[in-house]
Amino acid sequence: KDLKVAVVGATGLVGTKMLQVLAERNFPVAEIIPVASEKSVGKEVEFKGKKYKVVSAADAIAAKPNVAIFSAGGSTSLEWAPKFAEAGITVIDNSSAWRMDPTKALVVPEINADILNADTKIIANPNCSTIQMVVALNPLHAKYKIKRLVVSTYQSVTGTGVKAVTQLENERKGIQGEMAYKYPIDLNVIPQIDVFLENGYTKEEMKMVNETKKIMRDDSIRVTSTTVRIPVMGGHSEAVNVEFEKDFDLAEVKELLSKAPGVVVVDDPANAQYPMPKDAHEKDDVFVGRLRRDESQPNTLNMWIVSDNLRKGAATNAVQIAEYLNGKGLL
Ligand code: 2RA
Repeated sequence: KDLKVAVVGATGLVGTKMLQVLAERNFPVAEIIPVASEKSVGKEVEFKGKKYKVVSAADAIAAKPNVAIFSAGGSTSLEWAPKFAEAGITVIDNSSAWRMDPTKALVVPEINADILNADTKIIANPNCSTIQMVVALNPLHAKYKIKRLVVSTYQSVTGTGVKAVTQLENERKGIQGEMAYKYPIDLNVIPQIDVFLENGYTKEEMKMVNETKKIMRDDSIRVTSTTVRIPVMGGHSEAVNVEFEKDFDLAEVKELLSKAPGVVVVDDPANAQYPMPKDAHEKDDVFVGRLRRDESQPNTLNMWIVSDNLRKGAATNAVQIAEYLNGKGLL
């Protein structure tokens, strides 16, 4: 049956991408109910050639959508996700608000959609840098069991939002405009994403540590991460060093990855073939390359993982969760 879909945060970078992905994947939409902050109420968004007026969150609940996909920040999710859920509306939330709540599902469909059922009313979409990493690691974990992960990220400014994209574009034109970051981002890198915690890590780094264990349902996996903002648009890149419990065969690793859902292997160094944000941009896959044994210690592999953080990192993963729920007749 065609569904009423509320998109909360419909005018933001991810919200706009969600509308694009819902259309691209022909999700069975009867009606879009776009929700944005009070200042945006009355604006219009377009979906499949039809215009829809932005409404308030309260009006959206009254319209009784089957599902509400949120990308409106943590405080809006904390306030409104429970109200939508109480009204019987399934919420898929892209903020970090509910991810580590033990009573809430944190889902990457390729890995743990099986935890979803009719009672799951608030579903958290993991952080973009976590999603692309676990999609690539999942087939290898099943075979060789991950012991420890060391990850360094190279994250697109689109992860911050429109203001950061504008700052980069302005800097490249030599225009001094509004700053999304404390420092210039063009011709620079900033080794801070989100705020610092007591342990010297940032929230972004701890998201990768904690969310990975929850999604893969294995608290024994040890993770350490360094997350860095770079002046790039197309997607996030990650250098991952993974130590397994068991030894592996490199050809078998490539075979497992090539067959894994949502993964594309681009790995031909002799012909300078490897994943890059410019090639991942606007695609839903997770691209993996630079596969090579870490010769400094046994059972350890180096990987390079690239994906469009607005798509599989956010909008596409959320829509895939909605597709899974709909396929099970749960919406
Ligand atoms: C970032 N992953 O890139 C965070 C939130 N999208 O800023």
